Amino acid sequence: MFQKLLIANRGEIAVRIIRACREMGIRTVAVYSEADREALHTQLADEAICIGPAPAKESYLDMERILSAAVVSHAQAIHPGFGFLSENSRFAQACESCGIAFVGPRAKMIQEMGNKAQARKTMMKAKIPVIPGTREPVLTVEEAELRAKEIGYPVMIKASSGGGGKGMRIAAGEEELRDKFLTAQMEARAAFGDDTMYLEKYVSNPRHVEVQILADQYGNTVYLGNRDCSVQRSHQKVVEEAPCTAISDDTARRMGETAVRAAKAVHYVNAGTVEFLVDAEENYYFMEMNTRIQVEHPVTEMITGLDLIKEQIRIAAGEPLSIAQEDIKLTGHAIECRVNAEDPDRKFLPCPGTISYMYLPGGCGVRVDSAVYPGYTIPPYYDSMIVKLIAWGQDRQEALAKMHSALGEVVMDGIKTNVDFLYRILEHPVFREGKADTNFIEQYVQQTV
Ligand code: MV4
Repeated sequence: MFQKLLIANRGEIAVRIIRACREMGIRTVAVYSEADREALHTQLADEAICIGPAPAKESYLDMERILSAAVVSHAQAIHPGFGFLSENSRFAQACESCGIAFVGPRAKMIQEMGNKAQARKTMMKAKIPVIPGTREPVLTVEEAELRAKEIGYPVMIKASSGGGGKGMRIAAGEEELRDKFLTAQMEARAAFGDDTMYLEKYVSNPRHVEVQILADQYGNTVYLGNRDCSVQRSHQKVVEEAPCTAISDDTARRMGETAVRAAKAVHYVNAGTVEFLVDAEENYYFMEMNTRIQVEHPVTEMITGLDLIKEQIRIAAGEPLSIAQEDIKLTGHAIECRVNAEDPDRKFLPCPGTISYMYLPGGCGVRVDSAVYPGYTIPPYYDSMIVKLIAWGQDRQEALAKMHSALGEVVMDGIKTNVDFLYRILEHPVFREGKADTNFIEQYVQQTV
């Protein structure tokens, strides 16, 4: 096992990784920017190295500075967390070249799954169900028109290098295709420097259900149930839960087995997430594979009793999985709410500032993953998520009750947060009945300012 690990991240996930390492007896090295001198991860790690100015490009995204920090501190492994360099194949490759273990899959895997059109083609070859659409990339508007006619309208136009909804458009009919295709393609070129597109049949009011998998270097692959992440706004997840209660046990089992088949088809190693789009008839289709640990991993930890960060580190150190599929028992229900420093009344604009006073909930079945404390100043340079509240109950109703109670205890003075917005989601009858799909927030909760 590693003696020392560097965390190439900040915020609550950096703290989460430091805690897992401490329990495993692994010494930790934090890296921090000039804006993060007072950050919790900087203070909690065994060592901390300043890697540059506040802008992420000059610190948390600077591969050379991070690798230098790993070399001078003799770290044997780097955990990238999520965001930043976590899905950068060049960074994973650079770690491999320096003889430092990257806690994640191989660089080639990150690259393959990062290209959505290629991932789709790979999964089609492996007979994984994908959304009906093109097999080959679409490069011109003429070709798009031809393919869209074959697929049948409405169609979804997507960018190969996309994700998070960028370079994505719906074309309701033939008359819209040209404009939508060209603007989506332009957006993709500007955002990713890659304007390769693909088309899919549009699935209306789907759910976003994802399957957590773990795979070791010896071909053992398991799935850890699923998460329903349908409650999103502007392609940002807001509330996540495990398991999805809108699908039957049979569908959940088949989806889990499909995810394992998908991971095995590409010889996937480490923790990963297979994202599915699920329609009203419980048909599920492969959408993307995420090659990182995800923000919402705690809900899976709550229903499985496993520590996903520890599993990731063990896998990266070459250890076999500690569990087989038959050992995995899903118990109860978990919900996560993302508390952001933002103003829901001003289009959810980030609201950094100083927390003059704060109180966070606790109690039976309530977990808080955060990196903030009273007197802490949230810097304006990074993501606005400051706290993750996670509640576990014997069933969904109990988890909901615990989350509702926990939200009521939150005090966050000095800054604006989305806590009241989270309340509105939790109290909405459509959400309470478990009927929220990906259009839920826009349709029922979002304020129009
Ligand atoms: C879709 C879709 C409907 N039909 N594809 C959004 C982000 C990207 N990962 C894929 N997305 C979607 N792809 C087809 N063929 C609807 C969405 C979508 C969505 C998906 C998951 C969660 C929230 C969403 C919100 C809007 C649209």
